[in-house]
Amino acid sequence: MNNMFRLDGKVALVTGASYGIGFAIATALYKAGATIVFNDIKQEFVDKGLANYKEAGIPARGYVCDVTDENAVNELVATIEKEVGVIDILVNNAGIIKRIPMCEMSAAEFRQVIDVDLNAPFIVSKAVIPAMIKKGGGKIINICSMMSELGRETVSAYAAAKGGLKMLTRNIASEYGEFNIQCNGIGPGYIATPQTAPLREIQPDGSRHPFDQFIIAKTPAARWGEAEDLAGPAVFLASEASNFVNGHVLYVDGGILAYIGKQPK
Ligand code: NAP
Ligand code: GCO
Repeated sequence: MNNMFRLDGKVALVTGASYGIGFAIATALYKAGATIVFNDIKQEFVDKGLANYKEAGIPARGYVCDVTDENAVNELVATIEKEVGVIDILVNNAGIIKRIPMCEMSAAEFRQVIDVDLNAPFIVSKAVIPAMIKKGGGKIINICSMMSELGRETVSAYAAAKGGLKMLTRNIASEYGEFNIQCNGIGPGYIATPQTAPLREIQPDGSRHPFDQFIIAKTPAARWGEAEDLAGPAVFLASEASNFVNGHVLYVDGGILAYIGKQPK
């Protein structure tokens, strides 16, 4: 049973994984036996990521690549295949958010979020699938969101992207399942990373941010998630233990989607 969760001999590319959720997922995949490759936009961020991996005792390889740039992504994948090996596991993790009321958001800002959070997973998946088919199969894990299912004020672009990413996940599963490629999503709840730091800032009066208090009331687990909470789900979806799971989004949210929320006192 334990062996079905092992990833020995597998090459895993985790995009945008210098820190945050991507770093935690890459760490988990490494501990399960995978060889880790990651990218970031600038060399300085790749270097910071390499330092983080070195401190964790993980011999990861890092490359500079903007995942929205199709030519750069194709070069990245070709370089990885040459220097490391065919990519067996792809985690489309890189992402951004812009919290702007929709009617105040420019079309350019909307497009930028769609470009990173939806177009890029398409571009990177398209780049790795041919070699996966030749090798006899592979795993693609798209990092979705609560906003793949729910909306809220100020995150229209992000919700549209993450909703689309859920359907891209299902479509890749549908189109390439016959080649033994499983494409699934992980839908994290509210996780304590740099991306959500503004939502957890302590207020001038020393109180917790109103949104912080809101999420605690909306989460049965009554806490924010930690990036490490995603480790087990990621290893499961990257391993042969999930070979008949395809097109599924696994929500790792402490129960938010199941819960109406705690009654205010
Ligand atoms: P984060 O702390 O902001 O990290 C995002 C990572 O993506 C950074 O390393 C960033 O690199 C990289 N990135 C952004 N744009 C890129 C591009 N064009 N090319 C390459 N790399 C790029 O975010 P996080 O909280 O770890 O989130 C990671 C993923 O989980 C995202 O897809 C996010 O939408 C999703 N998610 C997060 C939460 C949460 O509560 N935190 C919940 C659900 C889903 P730089 O450092 O260079 O900017
Ligand atoms: C927000 C948050 C969320 C989380 C995550 C929830 O502003 O609502 O950033 O979008 O990042 O996506 O699953």
